Amino acid sequence: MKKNIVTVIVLLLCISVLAEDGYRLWLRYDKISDPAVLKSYRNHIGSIVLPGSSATLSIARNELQDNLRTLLDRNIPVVEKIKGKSIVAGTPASSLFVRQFLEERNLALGEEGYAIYTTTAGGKNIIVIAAQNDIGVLYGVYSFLKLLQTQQPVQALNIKTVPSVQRRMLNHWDNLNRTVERGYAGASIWNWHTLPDYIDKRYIDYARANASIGINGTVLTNVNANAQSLTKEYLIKAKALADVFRPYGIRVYLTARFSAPVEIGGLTTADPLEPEVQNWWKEKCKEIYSYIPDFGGFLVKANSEGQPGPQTYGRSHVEGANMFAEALEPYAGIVIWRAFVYDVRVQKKDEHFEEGKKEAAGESIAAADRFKQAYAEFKPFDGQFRSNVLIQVKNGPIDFQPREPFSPLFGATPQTPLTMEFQMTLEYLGQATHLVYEAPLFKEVLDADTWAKGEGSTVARVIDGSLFQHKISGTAGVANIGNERNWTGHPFGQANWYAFGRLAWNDQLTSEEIAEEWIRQTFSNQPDFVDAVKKIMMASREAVVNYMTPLGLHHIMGTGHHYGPAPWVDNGGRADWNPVYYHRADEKGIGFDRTAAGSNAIAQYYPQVQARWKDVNTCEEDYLLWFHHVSWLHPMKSGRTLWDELCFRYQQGVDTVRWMQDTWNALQPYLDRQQFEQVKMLLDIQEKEAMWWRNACLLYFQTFSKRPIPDGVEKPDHDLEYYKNLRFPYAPGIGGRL
Ligand code: GCW
Repeated sequence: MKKNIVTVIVLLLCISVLAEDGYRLWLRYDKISDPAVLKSYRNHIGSIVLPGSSATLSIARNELQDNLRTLLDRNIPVVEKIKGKSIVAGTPASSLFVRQFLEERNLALGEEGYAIYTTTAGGKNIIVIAAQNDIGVLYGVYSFLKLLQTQQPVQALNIKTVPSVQRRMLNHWDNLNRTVERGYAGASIWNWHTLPDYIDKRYIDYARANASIGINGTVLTNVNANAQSLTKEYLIKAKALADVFRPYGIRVYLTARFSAPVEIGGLTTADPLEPEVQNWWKEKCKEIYSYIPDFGGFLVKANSEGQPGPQTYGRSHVEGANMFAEALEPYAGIVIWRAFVYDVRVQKKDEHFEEGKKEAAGESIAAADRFKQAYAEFKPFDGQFRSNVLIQVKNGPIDFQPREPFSPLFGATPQTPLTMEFQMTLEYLGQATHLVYEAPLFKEVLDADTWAKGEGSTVARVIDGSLFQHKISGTAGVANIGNERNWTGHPFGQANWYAFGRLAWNDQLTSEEIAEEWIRQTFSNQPDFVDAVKKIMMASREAVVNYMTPLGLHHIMGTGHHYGPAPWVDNGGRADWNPVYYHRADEKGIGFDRTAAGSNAIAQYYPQVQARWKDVNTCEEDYLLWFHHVSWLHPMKSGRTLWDELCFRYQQGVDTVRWMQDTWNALQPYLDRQQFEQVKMLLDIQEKEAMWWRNACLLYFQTFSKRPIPDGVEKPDHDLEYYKNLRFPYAPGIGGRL
């Protein structure tokens, strides 16, 4: 009887380990499947020497030992004395050997970098993981484990790496009631109700996952902020999370609601020039730092989409941001002020501005084109922000579309450090049901040349601070994480979290390299499998561009929830909430003229960038309708007319998804059933929705082009009215906006 129970328990344990439900992310550490590789690792790794009692070093030691045990299927002892085949890990302070190793080589590892080398000690071969600080050791340990997971040779290692960007942050758009704005992976992972006393294991696993890719900051709360998160009750909850994250090198940040002094402080104003307001924030910072001594700072969305801000009180972004900066400065905290602002010009609140500041704020010209607003409002303030202010800029000028030109603000503010804001939660790219690997999108932006200081002035160099020699740098990704078992809803959503972190650490990596690392760790090292999945991932971003917004179309998604196509919508509360505002289709053609003859937004770029896009005949076709209103009969590079090309691109998007389906279906033998089925079902949804996009958009645009859908493009199976009448009142991700 007893024996039977034991057998059942063992079986259950096996099943729970075997079923790949995605919870383990890329940190699986299963036994190395290739016997030759396993043997070689066992020959090179005999013991662990990782002295030190700090929380971070203890985690590093446990991670190394626990995961080597499963990877190598044998116990690797932690010992004190270095022997042949030891892995020696530490800092100059924790290990004499590491100190000598670093002194001899003079490696510049900075605060967080690390080195992994094979070397000898007293004639014995050893592997050393060295860093200046404990966190670098932990990063090095994860990196070393990754080498094994991805079955790389470890006989001759000489890796040295330092992060590209200092503040590598996730931005959670999570509300205190656990809804997540634009969240498609369940409820918020922060259970505010049971904090601070209950520490969900997920918080620790979250910290591990982030540390394994070098993410070192997290903004816990939504930029559409709730002042409650700054009350004592909630600060104590945030402190509990900060305590969990600290040993993993992750700092906590919070969003600050501009009107908090009124809402929770009992003041009658939040005017940033009022001494009592300034004092309130100073006291608030003092309180926060008493709970969280390494608090990162505030992220602020001000005067955008109904959020209060300095302009509410007739003050400028500079006056608002600098007030926070002053309050945070004594504690070395920073203010991250978002440039995603587009209210004030449109609502013509500029009467609040003093004379002389009007122009600085962008004047009403920006009302003609939302594209221009962030630049128009922020460029004139360059040089006026305090030194602990970062301006956070979305990658494109509008809003996380499948493809946008890079924001013209990058390169435009030599005296102001800018943070990148990418969005991993795929609000406009199929949310959590479409497989879209975003690294190619991230890279396209990072590699774009702004020409701010001549050729080679890439966006990456603006962000990492090297172009203008800034002292602080940062990058942020809007998190796609929720409490779903697999964290991100779509299993491939994990790849976007992973890619964001990897690129924040090293912006020189290619999308392919990152995909390959992720696939090998998440699924399998089988070369055919790795190759096929990599092809799917690499094709996926262009696919979504084609079946949603080809040739530079943008923002034609359903209003509010942004789910599905709705290019016909023209009744949104404001002009720039309407798809018709963005595509401007009429009898003559389609697209937004942003040249000198139109809104002239293109003038916000340096001349060499303008040259890429300003002429309708030479403009890169990927960006054509971003910058030009183009005749339906315009000849395209393919020799087709614009109308025919549009039809073909939509079809191509659908075809690519079908190819992704076929490729995935052939991979069944490599996958466990659950993993295989999950992605298969999601790809089926993606195909259905790609057809929906194609059909709805072509039928609608056809009412203007008045031309037939060409041969080779499938004909829609419903009429336009059918698509127009579809309603999705409970589409996910808008909870926080209700
Ligand atoms: O993309 C839009 C989203 C809003 C979001 C806003 C922003 C947090 O639709 O939900 O609000 O951007 O970035 O502030």
